[in-house]
Amino acid sequence: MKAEMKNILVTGAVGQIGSELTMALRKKYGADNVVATGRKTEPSQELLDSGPFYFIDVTERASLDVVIKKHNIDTIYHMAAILSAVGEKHPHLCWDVNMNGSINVLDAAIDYNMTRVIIPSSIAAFGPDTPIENTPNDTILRPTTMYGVTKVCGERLGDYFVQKFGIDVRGLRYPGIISAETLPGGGTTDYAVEIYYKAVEDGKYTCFVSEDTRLPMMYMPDCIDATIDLAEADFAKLKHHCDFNLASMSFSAGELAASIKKYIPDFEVKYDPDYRQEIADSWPSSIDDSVARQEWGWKPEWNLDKMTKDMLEKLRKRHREGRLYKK
Ligand code: AKB
Repeated sequence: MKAEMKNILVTGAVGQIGSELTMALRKKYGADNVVATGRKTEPSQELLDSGPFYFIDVTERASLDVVIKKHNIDTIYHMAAILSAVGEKHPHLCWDVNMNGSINVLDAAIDYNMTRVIIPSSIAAFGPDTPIENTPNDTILRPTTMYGVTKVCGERLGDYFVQKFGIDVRGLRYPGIISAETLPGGGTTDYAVEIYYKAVEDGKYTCFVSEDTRLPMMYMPDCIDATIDLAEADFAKLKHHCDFNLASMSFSAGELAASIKKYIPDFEVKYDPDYRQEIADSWPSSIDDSVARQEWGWKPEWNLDKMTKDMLEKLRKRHREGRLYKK
């Protein structure tokens, strides 16, 4: 196993987390050393102009291999995934992309003697039988969504590759991620991003979960820091590998709306729960991330009001410039 991360591949680089992660990695490791890949969605001009980009399909091993060989890849951040809401509409697609994509990446890590693989998990790995408050790291994993099933399998698969083949695989359970840059797609926590855009655009929003739905959330700068910090942590200090709880803040949809109202007093919110309510209800309200804090020094920086201020500043500026929704 090599020790250095020199040539990095990001799958799902056009997605919500992947797009900002790619830019952060390019800043840190050099633009040409971070190869961005996506499946179908057109990448932003920023992503295209700042370094290499390829369209690949992670479910087809050959398309992955072309880019790995060409750029002598030694590290993969495997961000490509079908999220919870789309996963419930298309469970076979969710299984195919999330599981076959992950095993292709892990097999490639063996074949090309890679340094490291990062495969994120999610709070979706938990289910209704899991303790709902301050959910421990090592607890009951019985998800009721296909996305959650693939996330538990992904965690176990990653740990299996660590134990069986000595591959360095790491992963963390993301809460809902909020950012002002790339919109999320197909998740249950997407309301926590949409609400900011609609507050700025229309001054009103109809939320697809109930007012008292409380979920763990995180602002993107913390998410990027956590992902890179875990990737750079000393392997010898890790007792866990692919299943780190990660927390920053937890709030209900009503508390989120109240935070926005501090800046937009006449903001109106209605609640009209749809099929995503059941998914949200199966997930924890808050997370105990003490294992991540102990094993690799995780410490979040952002809270709800600080995030709201930053989100609204960014989105209002873009709205004034006529480009609230980035291309
Ligand atoms: C989703 O809502 O599906 C994701 C997640 C919590 O993993 N944002």
